[in-house]
Amino acid sequence: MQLIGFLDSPFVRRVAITMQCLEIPYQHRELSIFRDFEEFRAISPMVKVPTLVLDDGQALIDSSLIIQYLEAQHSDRSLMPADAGQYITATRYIGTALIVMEKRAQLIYETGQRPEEKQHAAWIERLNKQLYGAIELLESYVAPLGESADSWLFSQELSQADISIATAWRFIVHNDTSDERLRNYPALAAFSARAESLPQFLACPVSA
Ligand SMILES: N[C@@H](CCC(=O)N[C@@H](CS)C(=O)NCC(=O)O)C(=O)O
Repeated sequence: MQLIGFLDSPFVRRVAITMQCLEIPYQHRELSIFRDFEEFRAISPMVKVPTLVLDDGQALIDSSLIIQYLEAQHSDRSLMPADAGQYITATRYIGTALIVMEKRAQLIYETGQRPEEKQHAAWIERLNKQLYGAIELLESYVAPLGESADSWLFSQELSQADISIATAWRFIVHNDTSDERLRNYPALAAFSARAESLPQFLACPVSA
């Protein structure tokens, strides 16, 4: 299997880290959605990352669907909690992490792809409100862990919620290095530092 996309995409990275955690072998192919657009189009006309190309050539998209496929077909375990209540909580946490990724990516497109004179200030403001609303929620999810160095959100084992929150936060920090607002989230910073020191995260470094 070939996982396409740079690890600076949090969507790609959450899939890669999941594959590391589940010990599923894969080949990683760094194709850019912008610079390699035409080469990418030959593989999948949708040009979305992550794309997972199966050994028979079929291409899957969407990080959550890819993770669902991997757990169902390539692993005997899931990174979702077994307990029904915890499963719902994890789903809620992952949804919030995905919004953080999505809103930050939309801001990158709005300010990086669109010429300045065509940027829409009200839209940018809306995206920022949604982004920081979701970040506040992530902070509240991980804050109860405190300085605990031996537990993740649901157990001693890393869950998909842990992976998704940590990759979302790393994406924010990577793109907003000098943003003072990020100082307001100490629990996320501590949580991220712990996650990023794990071998599965170290094996998936964010591209420069
Ligand atoms: N819901 C998708 C979102 C993936 C996504 O938006 N990836 C971005 C890169 S971070 C992308 O492919 N952008 C190109 C485009 O939307 O045309 C997922 O979870 O995989």
